Amino acid sequence: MKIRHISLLIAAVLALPLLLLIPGCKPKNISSAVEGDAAQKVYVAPGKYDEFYNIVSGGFNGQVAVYGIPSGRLLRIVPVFSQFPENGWGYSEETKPMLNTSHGFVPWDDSHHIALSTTNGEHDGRWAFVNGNNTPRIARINLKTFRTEEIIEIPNSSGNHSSPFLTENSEYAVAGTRFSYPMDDGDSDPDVAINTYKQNFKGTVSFIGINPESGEMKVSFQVLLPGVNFDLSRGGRGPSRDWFFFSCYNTEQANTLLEVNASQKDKDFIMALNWKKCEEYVKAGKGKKSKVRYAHNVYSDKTHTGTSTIETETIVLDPKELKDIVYFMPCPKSPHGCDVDPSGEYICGSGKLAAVIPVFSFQKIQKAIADKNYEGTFDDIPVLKYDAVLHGEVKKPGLGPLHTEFDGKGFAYTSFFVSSEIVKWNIEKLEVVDRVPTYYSIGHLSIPGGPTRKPHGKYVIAYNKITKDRYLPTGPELTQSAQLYDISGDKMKLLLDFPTTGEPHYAEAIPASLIAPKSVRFFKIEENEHPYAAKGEKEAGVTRNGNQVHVKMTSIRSHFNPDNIEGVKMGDEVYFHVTNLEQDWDVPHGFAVKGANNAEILVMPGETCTLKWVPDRVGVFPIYCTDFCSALHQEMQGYVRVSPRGSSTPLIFSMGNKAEPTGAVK
Ligand code: K7E
Ligand code: CUA
Repeated sequence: MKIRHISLLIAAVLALPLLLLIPGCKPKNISSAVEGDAAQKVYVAPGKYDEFYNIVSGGFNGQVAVYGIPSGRLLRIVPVFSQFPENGWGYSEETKPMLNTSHGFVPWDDSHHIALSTTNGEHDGRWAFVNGNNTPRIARINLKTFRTEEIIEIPNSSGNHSSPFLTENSEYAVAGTRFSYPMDDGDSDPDVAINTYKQNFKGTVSFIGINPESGEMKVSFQVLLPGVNFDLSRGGRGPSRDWFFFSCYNTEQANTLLEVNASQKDKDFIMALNWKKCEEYVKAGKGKKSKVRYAHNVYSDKTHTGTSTIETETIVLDPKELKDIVYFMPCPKSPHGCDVDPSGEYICGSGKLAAVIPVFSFQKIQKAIADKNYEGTFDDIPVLKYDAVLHGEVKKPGLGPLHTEFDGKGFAYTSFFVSSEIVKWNIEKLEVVDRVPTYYSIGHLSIPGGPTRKPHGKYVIAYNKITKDRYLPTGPELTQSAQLYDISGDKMKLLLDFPTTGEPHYAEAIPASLIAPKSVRFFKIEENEHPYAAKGEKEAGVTRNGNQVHVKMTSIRSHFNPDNIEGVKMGDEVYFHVTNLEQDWDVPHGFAVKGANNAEILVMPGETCTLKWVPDRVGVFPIYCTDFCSALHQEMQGYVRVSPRGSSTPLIFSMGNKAEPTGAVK
């Protein structure tokens, strides 16, 4: 693996775009890559807990998955942007609004990056943020419940990739548009020829304010930028905490065949943006109002219901007028990752097509700005001189660098897609000290706490793009794969392969001790403010309102109340509002009805969920619990009778052995 790099590097410079097509070279010593004590290091005995929660983006499944580290055990899939029939997310009436956007209901997205909330740059275990890359959105997951609590759409954006990275105290989640495009807000005409990219296409980055108490988000301001692709970003910390850094590619401003046309220049940019200054300008009224439409969806654990609001305005700052908020730094070549070390002094660019890793110095950036040490401008924005801002370059590190994480001991770990390896290097001295193969073609990598001021270290986890031959074959489609390496010593050691759902991009791991003690076990029934909650069996009932039939139903081991319902007619919409009366941990009840065109609902103790059902035929339909909740789970069932339109069957409901149906007829 070592010698081959040099000749490949030369080839790389000559045939850069093509090179990215080559899947990683396959290391020869696979069988010897795992050492004898690896199994012991990842073995978490039955009944024991993992040391870390690993929160992993799901890529094209649009969700977030939670694994234990070091075992690699899958603990949970948290539905976020995609409907999830397993628990009814996006199917229940309460959660449908969470997937609303200005385009209407969008039940899927592409989630790439996790950001765990920090206080003073350290993990605080409160929230996980994740981006939707397709229809630009950011979601916030509450780590007490592992539920998606909020989704905000990002207006004036098109492909929300460099997102949702956080400022040091989680003041903002930051989102850069991947695709520049002609602005389509109220004052713009987006109907332009695609080949007018250079004149008409724009980029933006958005600062999404986070309420420090509730976590609730709002679009605080946006910055209008030249039309390039914004790829990744990181907030500064410590001395650089007021700044944010974004990698930019396609500074060629190509609109077609980007694999060639956006690989022309030797250097693209990392953009340095002073968000504190932006805040001051916003306060001073220097922003312009932009008329937009974007959805803001919030879920309440009190009403157990999401609400969607369409917002209509943002504030946009223009660096052509506000000269001291944005600077470009040349960065070789088509940078992907843009990562800030724990001290906040060093910013690493990972040029996919570059033969070096450039490391920029925050102090030097500040000096170059103060000295106006520019090599020119790009669309009126100053471009700082490369040599003036460079701390140095890591020479011949590998091929196709993508992302860098840090261990807090002065070392950086960079993933190399093409040469399929993780390379460890010394940040001060810029010397490679170790490299290990990955199987194969690593994308992101993650060290617990790696993007914080105080990394927890111990492991690095590789998220690989190619899995071929690592697991039993399952037809054309293979599982995705992560790999766990021990980084506690000088040399990295492969410990474990574990399969993952979706296609993970970024992930963050956090000590279990920061989350587990706060985990919610059930919802208190007396605090349930759902309008159709039945807080006891006496509150259960059925009412008709026009063609809507509302069933207030309770579930408790092992029956529903009511469990017999008659008087539903063709043309009715039936809403089953199921309240789980249990007040204990780990006793969900499910609810399903034959022929419903949606999914089940899985109702947690103390919660109310609603399944809508529009019967399509006359008959008697079973309803039943889908979660094996007791020895008499199979008995947890009932029937709904559907009569023809206009029939005189009265609306009645009953439960158990009551002789007379009790009921409300309207
Ligand atoms: Cu997969 Cu962060 Cu979208 Cu790199 S990105 S790999
Ligand atoms: Cu309730 Cu099974």
